[in-house]
Amino acid sequence: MERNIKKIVSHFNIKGECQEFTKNTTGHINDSYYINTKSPDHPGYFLQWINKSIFRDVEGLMNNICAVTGHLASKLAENKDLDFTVLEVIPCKDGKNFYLDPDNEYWRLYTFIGNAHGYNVVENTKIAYEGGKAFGLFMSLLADLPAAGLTDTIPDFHNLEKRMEAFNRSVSDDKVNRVKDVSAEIEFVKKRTAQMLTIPALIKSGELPLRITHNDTKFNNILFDSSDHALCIVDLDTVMPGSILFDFGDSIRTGANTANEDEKDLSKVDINLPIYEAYTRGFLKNTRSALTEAEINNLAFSARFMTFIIGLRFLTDFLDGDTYFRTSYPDHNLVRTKVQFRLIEAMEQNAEKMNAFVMQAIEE
Ligand code: GN1
Ligand code: MG
Repeated sequence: MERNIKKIVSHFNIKGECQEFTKNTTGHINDSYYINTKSPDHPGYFLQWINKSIFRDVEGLMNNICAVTGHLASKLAENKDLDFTVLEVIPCKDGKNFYLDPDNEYWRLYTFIGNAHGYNVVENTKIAYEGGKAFGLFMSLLADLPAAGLTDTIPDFHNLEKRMEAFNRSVSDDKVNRVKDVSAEIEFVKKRTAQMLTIPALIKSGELPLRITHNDTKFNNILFDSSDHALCIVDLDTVMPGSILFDFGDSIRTGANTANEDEKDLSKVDINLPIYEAYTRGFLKNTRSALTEAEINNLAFSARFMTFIIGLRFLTDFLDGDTYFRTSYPDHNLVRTKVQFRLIEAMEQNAEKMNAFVMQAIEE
């Protein structure tokens, strides 16, 4: 699709105008652009096209983001020593918090956070600890934001029962004749389904409480400054009520994997225990006092649970013919699935150690 980025940016209430832009290619869902105004006293902006086939209620989504960023900004203003920052939504000239273009496509703009970087693979335990602290802080600062005001931007996002139903449908439909290529992966799923369904059962019974969670806590959604201090949490599309297990688990899936999410050489995939331990200590620093027994007891397991649910989604999308996640080559979703499932095996082998680290960090 041909897009006139400069024109789109001109609808927002910015300082200066877009002189130059570059595309960022990391996300699997939305499209993102760095906007350079070439103004010496401004770091520029970050423009995003919002994928409305996935986010069905963009207005609700943007209202969520404004509620969350507004709440965080006032908390951070009261607690300057936290040394943390929050995304700033730039409204349109008509006052709306998004721009709807003549093709009915939705756009939003943030202030660009300059001199910051993220990690796909975490390099050392200091970074892991900082990252854990940041996501824990994010959740604890949102604890008093009324959940009733937030919409579910993707209903049943981490509902494994629903994800299993979709997966089973995709297997029986076999739309693009790929079931024959994934018998080992289907077997892998079958073997673990009952154990994984213990989490939705605990959510249903109320033993695992709902809190306001981020729900897409990929480690690269944490921005760090040049001295590797965690600065800001980004990618707020799925901030809504969820279990803390979703947030902890997805960071471990991404941050404590020794390889990338789509590594083709599976021998490189493993759980990095020192990184896991450091992240756990950081995360629990700001959250341990709020956790229930069921949350503590399932925290280590949540890493397997989230890796399972996202592996299952990659596999489902592969069977559907790659309609959800952006892919770069034909079996990209299958490669991603295999990495997730290999990582689960590595975590199964280290389950006791992973649990023991949680218990130690709780006592700290
Ligand atoms: C998607 O687009 P991105 O990278 O922020 C997905 C997450 C998955 C992730 C897997 C809304 O996130 O749930 O964990 O890909 N986001 C949505 O890499 O489905
Ligand atoms: Mg995301």
